Amino acid sequence: MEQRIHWQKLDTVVILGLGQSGRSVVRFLVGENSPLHADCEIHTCDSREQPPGLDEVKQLLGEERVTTGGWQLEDLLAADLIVVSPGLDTRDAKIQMARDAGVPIIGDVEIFAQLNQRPVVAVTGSNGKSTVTTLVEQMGQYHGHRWVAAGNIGVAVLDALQQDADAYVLELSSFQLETTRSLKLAGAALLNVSADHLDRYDSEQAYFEAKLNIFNHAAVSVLNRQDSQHWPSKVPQSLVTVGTDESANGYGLIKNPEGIAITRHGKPLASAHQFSLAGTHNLVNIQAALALAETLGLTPKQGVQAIEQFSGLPHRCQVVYEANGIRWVDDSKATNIGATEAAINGLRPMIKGRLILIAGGDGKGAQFSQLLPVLSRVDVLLTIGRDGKKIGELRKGARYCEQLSEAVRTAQQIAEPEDWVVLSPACASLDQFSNFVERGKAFQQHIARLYERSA
Ligand code: UMA
Ligand code: ADP
Repeated sequence: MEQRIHWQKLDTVVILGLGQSGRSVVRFLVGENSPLHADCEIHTCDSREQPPGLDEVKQLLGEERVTTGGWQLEDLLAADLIVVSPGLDTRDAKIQMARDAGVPIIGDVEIFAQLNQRPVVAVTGSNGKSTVTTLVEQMGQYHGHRWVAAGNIGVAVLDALQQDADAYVLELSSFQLETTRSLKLAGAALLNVSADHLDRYDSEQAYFEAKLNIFNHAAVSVLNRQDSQHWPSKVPQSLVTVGTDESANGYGLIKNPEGIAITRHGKPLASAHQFSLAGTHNLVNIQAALALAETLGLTPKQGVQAIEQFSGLPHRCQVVYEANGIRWVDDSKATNIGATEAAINGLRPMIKGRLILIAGGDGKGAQFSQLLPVLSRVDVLLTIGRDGKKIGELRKGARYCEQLSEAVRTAQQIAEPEDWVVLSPACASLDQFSNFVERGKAFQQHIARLYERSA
């Protein structure tokens, strides 16, 4: 339910979580643009004994305002407002009791929404968010506009709010959208929905419904025709659709003698070969980015001009090594089944030899059987990590390697010219690495070491 916060009337604010978002909220609320009155008390809590930003927050608020190792119900009930970090499960019993007692519970994005005055577009979906967010930001910047990307892409929205910007491009996760109600958007895109984060939601439906909050106040909504089962029940009036099929409306794809082209209102706009982003899924990402940039005033032609310069983000279907006719692809960002499906389907047509897949890690409660159809397009399956054995059970002959280093070594022994080795884990990395970037870098280092040794 939407709640306008009367900032000057708040006497006690509790911030839960001292990660990047929590710390940005503290900085914002004690900073010179704080909407709070000078005597408002700010308390912070984190469930961990040693959260990452402890020292910074103690310095800003004083030791007595910082609680680690959890939180007390009475502190939550005494608050006029609770700001909860996206990584925290709002099903927590004490948070629920505070909510039931009428304490507003919001996230950093909701604070941004209530105080921001500049134009904003936003992207959500299970996969492709960072790619689309970066594409839109780069389109604006290429044409001289200060468009600033923030949100789940790694820049807390309240830090971005303090920067000079002509417009914001927000990547929003379901966790952030769960606690966001009043965000006004020039354009909002839901790219796709596939099962993810089932350790945080009671059902796939609950995960999907959190994402729909993006459309609460969107002037233009961007939706995927191939994912129409995940459209809002009331189809938005100002709708732009994207997809892999031909379409007289919105954006689409056609096959012509020169290859695949992106269309707008049925007319060719750009050829796939103008872009270095590989895979059909990226052509849909480009369409969504063009549609969002249009809502901020950029023409589709201007958008295409900028995307031609974009070579993609690291750890997303990136060819990182080529030796002895074997290609190595780092798709460490594939932290769910949908992303791995897109990687296999997108890369398979380009591979003359065999596709050797390395998958596994922390499955976040996913049903791996959903991987079965796409695994039939894989020639060799090597698995790693906590849930690697479960994935291996789906395919005869799969080898469990436990560690990524061992999987890379095994892949090199098996691989022959024209084969591709693809790390696309369908799992989060947290069982063995601190994040997907570390996992991707480790993959690249293992490959480099192997080839140096055998050179
Ligand atoms: N945590 C605790 N106890 C606490 C608070 C947090 O154990 O009291 C744990 C969480 O369970 C989580 C970790 O600490 O494992 C980080 O949680 P957080 O809410 O403090 O996260 P932030 O550091 O604020 O980072 C968040 C986003 N992370 C999450 O939502 C988990 C970042 O997205 C985002 O860039 C940042 O805010 C700025 O907006 C990262 C992410 O992994 C990329 N997102 C998930 C994803 O993409 O799958 C949703
Ligand atoms: P997100 O920010 O949503 O995690 P990214 O752009 O970082 O999305 O890409 C994450 C993973 O999903 C990568 O493995 C990438 O290859 C894959 N991917 C990118 N776009 C799509 C899409 N439209 N559909 C399915 N998978 C995609």
